Amino acid sequence: MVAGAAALLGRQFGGRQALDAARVGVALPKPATPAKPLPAGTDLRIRGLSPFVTPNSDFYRVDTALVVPQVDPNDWSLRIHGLVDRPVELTYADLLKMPLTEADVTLTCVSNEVGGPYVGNARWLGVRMADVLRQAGLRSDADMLLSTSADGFTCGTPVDVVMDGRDALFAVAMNGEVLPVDHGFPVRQVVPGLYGYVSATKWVVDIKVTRFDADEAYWTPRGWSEKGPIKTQSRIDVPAYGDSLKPGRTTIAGVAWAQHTGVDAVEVRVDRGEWRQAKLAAVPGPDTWRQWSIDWDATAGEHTLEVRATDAHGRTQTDRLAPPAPDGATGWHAVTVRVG
Ligand SMILES: Nc1nc2c(c(=O)[nH]1)N[C@H]1C(S)=C(S)[C@@H](COP(=O)(O)O)O[C@H]1N2
Ligand SMILES: [Mo]
Repeated sequence: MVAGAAALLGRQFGGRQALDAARVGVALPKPATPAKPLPAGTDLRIRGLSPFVTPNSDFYRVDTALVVPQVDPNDWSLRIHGLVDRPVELTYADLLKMPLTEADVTLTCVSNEVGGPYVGNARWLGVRMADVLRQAGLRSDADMLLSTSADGFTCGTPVDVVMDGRDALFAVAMNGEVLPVDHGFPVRQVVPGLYGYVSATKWVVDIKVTRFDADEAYWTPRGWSEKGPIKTQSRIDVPAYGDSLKPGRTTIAGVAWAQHTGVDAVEVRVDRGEWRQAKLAAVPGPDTWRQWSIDWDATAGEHTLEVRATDAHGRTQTDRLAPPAPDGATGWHAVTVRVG
């Protein structure tokens, strides 16, 4: 870790101010494929409910490095090599000249506990990873993209997922802003449907096209599964655990996610009673979380509220509580409140 930090300081260029200036100087091109405007009603605008779009300043962060790498976009390049016909190296200017796609994608961390905060939704702008990989020409025996960050973090992403047509991006912007330094400036990966540790490399500089039976990424020997499809989850945002409420009509609301599959139903029950269907907010597609809400006539006493979601394949979240390791937490989110 000490050696790593020293190496990292060695690559800091001109300090944070120079970096901020370089970031501000970036002119973002218009997307060739803009996101459709959000449908009406994606945001139920309920107090205490996570907004549909997570502001960059509130977006969760997960970093293995103690120091955020400061990467000069003018020095940055992305090398793609390994099981390819033509290794390629792209500069930041090269990347910005390629057609850009805009996509609304919810990012989730595998280490999120049921009900936890490590999930956020943003509008990303970037180059389709598939476009870049096709330039390099993937060999048919390749099944893993081993990406490396400027800070040494590595990540192994299934090739078939990145190439199947979903909005897997080398992202350069987040919510209309040049990618924030903390979220991977100048370039990070975003892959709908996969947990961050197997897909979302920040400050990405190198991709070795390889095989799962030949290479291993950072988290795999640390007890996390090799491939990380996201498990369907739902969360109660309001009321919060331990809240005191007045008796009478109140709103229970939260978010649910099943990226790249979509959320078809959310149900809520009180004190292990009947499950009731929550009202679902609109979504632009299957790659984002979905807000939900339901009314409740709260009676005096202590109550337990539980939520579960069903994905677009008809699979309902299991009640089996499992911790995040090795492949993501499962279970219904429960919140206890006092009324009276
Ligand atoms: N370079 C680098 N990229 C990384 C990580 C990291 O520690 N270092 N963490 C990963 C994990 S575990 C997650 S969940 C996401 C989090 O992205 P965020 O910090 O922008 O929310 O980034 C991924 N990319
Ligand atoms: Mo993560």
